[in-house]
Amino acid sequence: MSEFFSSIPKIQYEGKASKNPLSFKFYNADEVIKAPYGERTMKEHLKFALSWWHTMCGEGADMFGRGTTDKVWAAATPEERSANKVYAAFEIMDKLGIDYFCFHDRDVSPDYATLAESNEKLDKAVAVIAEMQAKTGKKCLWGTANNFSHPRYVHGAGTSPNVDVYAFAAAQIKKALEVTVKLGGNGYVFWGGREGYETLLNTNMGLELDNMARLMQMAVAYGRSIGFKGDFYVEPKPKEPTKHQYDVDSATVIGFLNKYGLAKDFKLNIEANHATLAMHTFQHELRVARDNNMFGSIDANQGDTLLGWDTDQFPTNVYDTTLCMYEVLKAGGFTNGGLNFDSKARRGSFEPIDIFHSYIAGMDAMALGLRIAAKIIDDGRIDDFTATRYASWQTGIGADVIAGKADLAALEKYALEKGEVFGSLTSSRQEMLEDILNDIMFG
Ligand code: XLS
Ligand code: NI
Ligand code: NI
Repeated sequence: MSEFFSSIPKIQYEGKASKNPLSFKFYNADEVIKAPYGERTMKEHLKFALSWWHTMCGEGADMFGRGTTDKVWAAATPEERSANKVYAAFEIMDKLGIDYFCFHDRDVSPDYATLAESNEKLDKAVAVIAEMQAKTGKKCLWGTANNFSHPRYVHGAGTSPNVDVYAFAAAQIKKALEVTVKLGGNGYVFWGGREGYETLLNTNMGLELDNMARLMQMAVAYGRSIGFKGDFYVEPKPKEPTKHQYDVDSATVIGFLNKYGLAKDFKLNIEANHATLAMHTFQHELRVARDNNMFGSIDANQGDTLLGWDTDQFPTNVYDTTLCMYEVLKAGGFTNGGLNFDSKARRGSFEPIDIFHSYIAGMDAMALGLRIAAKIIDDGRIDDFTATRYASWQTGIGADVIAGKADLAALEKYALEKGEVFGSLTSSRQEMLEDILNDIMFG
């Protein structure tokens, strides 16, 4: 098999003094970083993954123009293209030192005339991946089914008004689960691409949500029956492609999972750009997941505050990557999950070398975020401030509320005796804390 990127060397850590754009300035795979849960190398903390759809398939098309980058991988037939994607993906992972990958069924092998033929061709492509995994030790972070691109899913898949479409989606999920297990995947994702609605005038929302839950319950039952031991994830997103997607944000999804008895098998896969589309910060979505013991995995990317859609840019905003990694460290780090770059180079960045520049930028920004997050925790000023802010809950009436020993009458008695309390409150010191953060980052 020939090399696809012969001019690209293995990317090395050269440190922040280096001016070589094809080197890591901050990501030093084997360097040990201390976290609240112990020491791990940067590679173990970050668990980077390549996204098959953006990197191996995405050609840079947008609403107004076709692709700008060649992702044919020098193939003459669709089958050859699927195989060449595997070789190219493993070359990229090897050169960047990335250990994991994520895929949709149709990224690995496209739709053919029938489901049976699609399955058969998918098996062939998966065999090539398995062979390359055996040679290299690269791992599958998670798999999923593309239940949104084909026209049959125009009205949804698991939430389709039509049971024939639902059955088709179920069949794809069954196969995608088998393939994920075959590749040793530690996760299986449900991202609700078209699971939502355009207008309630034609929508039975209650039935759609019940049916979606039924499909997830079937997926859990089948997955466990074929030996899938990893986590199922829901990836929240409020809109795009549908106007209203059911999996709006972390809090909404957690409510859904609890309602339908799915919480013990599912965690969340949080994507930065989806958080901002939901009018939350990335950190907020991670915090909600962590506080509910639902933190699972991350789709690392970033949006553009001036644009209202999922731009899926490689993450380079270090404030965001820092606060993201702070949440990851506080959540106890990744178990089955990792950092999947659900990110693509801009349409104008169409040369093959841009794949490497964009991954390097994303990996360095996440690595810098990890380094600073560990420093924030070590420094302690921010955590101590927050702990002190809540000190009144540790003794007296505060401790009684937490222990469930206080009722409204007891609180009323306390308030009557206490008199006006505003005078005893202290400032929230936001600006001081923001300055401390800058001091930790740049001081
Ligand atoms: C799209 C989603 C998608 C999922 C996987 O916005 O991010 O790429 O991650 O289906
Ligand atoms: Ni995603
Ligand atoms: Ni997305």
